[in-house]
Amino acid sequence: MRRLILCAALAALALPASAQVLTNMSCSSTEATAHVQWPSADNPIWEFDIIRPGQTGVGATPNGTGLEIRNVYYRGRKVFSRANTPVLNVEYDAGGCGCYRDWSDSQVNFVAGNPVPGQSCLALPDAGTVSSTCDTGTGGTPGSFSGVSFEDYGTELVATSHMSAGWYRYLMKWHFYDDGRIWPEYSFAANSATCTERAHRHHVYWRFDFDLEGTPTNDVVTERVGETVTQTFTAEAGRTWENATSGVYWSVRDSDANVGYNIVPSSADLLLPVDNFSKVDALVLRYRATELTDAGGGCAINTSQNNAESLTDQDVVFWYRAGALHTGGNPFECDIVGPTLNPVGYNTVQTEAPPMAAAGIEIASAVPNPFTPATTVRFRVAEAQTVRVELYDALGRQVATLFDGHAQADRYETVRVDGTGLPSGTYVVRVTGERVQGTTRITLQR
Ligand SMILES: [Cu+2]
Repeated sequence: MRRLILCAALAALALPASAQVLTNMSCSSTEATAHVQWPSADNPIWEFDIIRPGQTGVGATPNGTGLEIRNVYYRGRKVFSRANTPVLNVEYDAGGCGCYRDWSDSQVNFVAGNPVPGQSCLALPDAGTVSSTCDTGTGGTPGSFSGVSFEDYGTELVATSHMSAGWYRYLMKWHFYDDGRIWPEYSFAANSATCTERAHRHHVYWRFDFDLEGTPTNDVVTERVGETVTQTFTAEAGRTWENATSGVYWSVRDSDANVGYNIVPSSADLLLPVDNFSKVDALVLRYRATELTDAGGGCAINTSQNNAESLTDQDVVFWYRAGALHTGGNPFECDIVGPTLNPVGYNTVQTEAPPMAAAGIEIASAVPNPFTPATTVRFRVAEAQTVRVELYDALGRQVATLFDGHAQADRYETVRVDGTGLPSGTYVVRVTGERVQGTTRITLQR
């Protein structure tokens, strides 16, 4: 009942109507659930096919590949032929519940209004109204929609799906920004069970099959720190970001057109270093049509496809891992992970990441805002430093500490604001670093 009241309140905000265009819709096709053009069909900034999780557990990918996108174009220029999450697993502490290879083709309900008539797996809810297990913070599975929802924030299109595998609840989103950035977001949650109340680690592995510009065999992958190329991959390799302050990221570029993407870990991705189970943070592989997922055979990712094949004049595939530690104390904790993919060389709005303000800090507006009951604030600092993020009410009283730790240079930090138990009203999120500070306002609306 409470959930229904919240939805009604949000609907009353009269957010702008969704502008994205869906065609070729089919809730049974394994090739495309819909063709998406955003914000319009006339001059789309983003254009792609999307496949709902429930249709991805076929053929070479029997465990499914989550919310999959194919034939992705940014302003008419190809980025991916396919991007998805073929490997998903969980490992418990010794004496716990062992390990599991999870599946990614079992959709579970979430809250998303405005279903597309005649297409029960597609919805176009108002921006900010989607809600899932991750927003309840108490386990349970709210809502009655299952499939793919699209929220149009004006400068950002967000595609969302929610999945289950046994006790686990997995929230998967693709954020497409009008400046060419992509944020593949993933969250790990659960329902209550004996095992999930024991310490465990979740891992998701994205497979980015880049297909930049006209010739797919021109893609070059490099490892970088700042502006310095520290390695150019001429053969297949497994890599890690080394340590939380290393500054390592990767870049995939077309050598002729010199366009591409930097794949930059978020700070949340850096919290759980690689171990014997998770194996790699990144894998650079030669494209092979028979390798749409890993070699399988156990809970852990099987990296045997990394056998040092030459990448020279080959189509390359970039795998990226993010993980989260769940402690027994909070099995419902919904960590938000995922790298930022920054466009390079497209000469439209930007070349690298968006320009940093002279103050040395960028605080993105909260999404959603106003919010009920939770929202997300992202920030980025120009220089690495210790940062605290605190929440203040309208009277200037500190309500919560949202973040206290090391912020890396030029990497987005994701801070979740949970308004559960707080009164409606305006709050201030204050970011205070050793050398920078800034604020943003958010409004909790019940
Ligand atoms: Cu968990």
